[in-house]
Amino acid sequence: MPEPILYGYWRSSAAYRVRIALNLKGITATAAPVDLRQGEQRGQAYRAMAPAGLVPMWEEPGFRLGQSLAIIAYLDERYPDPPLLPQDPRLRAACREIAYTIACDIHPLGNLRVLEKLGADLGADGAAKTAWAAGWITAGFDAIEARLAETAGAHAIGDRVTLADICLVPQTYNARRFEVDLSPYPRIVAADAAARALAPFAAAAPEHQPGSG
Ligand SMILES: N[C@@H](CCC(=O)N[C@@H](CS)C(=O)NCC(=O)O)C(=O)O
Repeated sequence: MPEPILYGYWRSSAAYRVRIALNLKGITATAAPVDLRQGEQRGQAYRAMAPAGLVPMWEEPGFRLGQSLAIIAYLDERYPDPPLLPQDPRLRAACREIAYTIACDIHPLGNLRVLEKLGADLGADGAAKTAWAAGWITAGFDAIEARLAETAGAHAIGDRVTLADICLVPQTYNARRFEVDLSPYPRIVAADAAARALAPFAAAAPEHQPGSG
């Protein structure tokens, strides 16, 4: 059986989530870089496989799947050890709340195609785009910081890494890219640092991916 393929991009925070999940579970996949800066995601060849024109995309014999959270949920069901959600139903829900705040409320508004459209349609320059993305990150981080006051231990939810950390680390990476002042978010900063100190997170970091820089 050929190795599965993860189509991604070194700086894609959605692909970064999947890389972390793969590393936590010890699953090996071939990395297939899709150069977002060159618009490869919009080219015919990639769109024939991934009609959404976005990374990440997971491919294994007979099956392709987009959407990072769907890919991670699939991997968690196929390879349940270690589990990526807490056992307790309320903590599971809180974990998903953090993940969805990032994946549904923050990330799409700072995505490349949205920032490009702000420039093309509304004339936004680089500084305006950065301020736009930072504003939405701040709005989401306000909510997550409040949640972490209730749930955080060594990690975002208690003392084990979960889906919340898988989403939080790449989003905090993006927050730094968009020059967000993280001083109002000490719990997010602590959870990010604690997770990044672990080998599965460190190996998934953008700077360690092919084509980075
Ligand atoms: N909700 C999707 C988002 C995927 C997504 O937006 N990926 C970005 C990179 S982080 C992308 O491919 N952007 C290309 C573009 O905007 O043209 C997921 O979680 O997989």
